[in-house]
Amino acid sequence: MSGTRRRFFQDAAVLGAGLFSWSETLRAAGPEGEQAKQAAHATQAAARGFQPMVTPDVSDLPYDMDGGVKVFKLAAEPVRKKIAPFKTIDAWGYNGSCPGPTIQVQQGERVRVIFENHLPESTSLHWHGLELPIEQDGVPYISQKPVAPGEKYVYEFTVHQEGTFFYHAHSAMQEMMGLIGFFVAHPQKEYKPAVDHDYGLVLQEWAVLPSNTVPNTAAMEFNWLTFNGVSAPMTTPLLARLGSRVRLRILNLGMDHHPIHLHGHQFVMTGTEGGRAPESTWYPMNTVLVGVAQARVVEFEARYLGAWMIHCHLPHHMMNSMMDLLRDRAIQTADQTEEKAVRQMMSLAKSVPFEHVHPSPIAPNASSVPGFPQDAFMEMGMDEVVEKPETDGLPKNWSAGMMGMMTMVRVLPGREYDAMVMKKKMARVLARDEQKRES
Ligand SMILES: [Cu+2]
Repeated sequence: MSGTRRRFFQDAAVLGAGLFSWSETLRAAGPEGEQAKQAAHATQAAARGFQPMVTPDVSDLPYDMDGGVKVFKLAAEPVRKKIAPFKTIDAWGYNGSCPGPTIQVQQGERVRVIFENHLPESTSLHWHGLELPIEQDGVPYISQKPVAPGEKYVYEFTVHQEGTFFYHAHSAMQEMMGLIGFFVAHPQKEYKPAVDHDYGLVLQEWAVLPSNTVPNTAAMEFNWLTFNGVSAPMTTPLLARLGSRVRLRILNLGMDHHPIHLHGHQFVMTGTEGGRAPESTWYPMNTVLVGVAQARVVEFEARYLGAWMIHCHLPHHMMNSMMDLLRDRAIQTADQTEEKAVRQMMSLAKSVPFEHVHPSPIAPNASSVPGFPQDAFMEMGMDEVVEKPETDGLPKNWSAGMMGMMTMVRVLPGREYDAMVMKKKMARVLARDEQKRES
């Protein structure tokens, strides 16, 4: 851990000890720009009677009011994105974010989106699942002229539905470059039963060839799988208070359908990309198949303490590809017992550019066993590299068990939950302070 990061966490610990009030620290730091808008957004949302969804690792799109119209600004642009501690790709997204920032509105609201195209080619914005006038549908040549590079286009419509929708470019390759984001329409009357936590996950997949940073959008096989733009263990754990009700909204815009599985709890599917489902259709399950272009909304009671995994259960989506780190040393054989292949896999693990550990033991005769290695060199502990307030207190080497399309819900006793939420807020303030000092 770098000195700065270590100091950061020490500071957080000191603050956590209650030497002075964090709310004072928050006030002293003063909300600014985007953050101020987001804070205002949350306050306005609360005043209007809906609890905003939280998209871990992705921020909300701030807005201004013009009379009764909620005005958002969205720009499609290239986004350099760190999707794992050892992998950065050149994706496309919106407002510097991939997936794009989350838009949250309430059923009945009038919405204006001032859209700018900063891409080197034409694009448009499609509002997936929304019932709106044809000229707002965002399909190039059919409902509008494509938005040329450098051009603006203004979308405006009234949202009469409730549910989990999304926006995306209506161009296949652009979708696979990452041009997608949440559009959540909260109901006018809160869903029953009400939830205490509302979380959103965007599922994406990427084919990044060795020595490359640009996703191969024509590929049919994918080696990088992300939740909200990051692969585990970089995904930020979801926090839930013991006994609370949790809503999880999952949306998929890739080439595969993902069976998303929750450990230790049963959930019910309470909605789809078409809105809320009647309670008579709910039945217990713990794996929900989220098909391409679908959204699935599930809810569960966080009944059991622990760090419970949420992950795609396709085996190849439960890992990160490190093959691109091999460069010209790529393994040439399917025989994993071949001495050269084993050596390459070991050197591959060593080539990861930060300190990590392979915590699980290997038998002395491992190399003589057909099939070895399978997961032996893939389980890399890198706890400190991905440390954040939400990972505090996880067992040593927890990160070695987290790869690909994985995150976790940490069900915590009330007091621990409150302490962690406080620590998160302080970490944000300290990070902002540090940024200010450095700039
Ligand atoms: Cu999957």
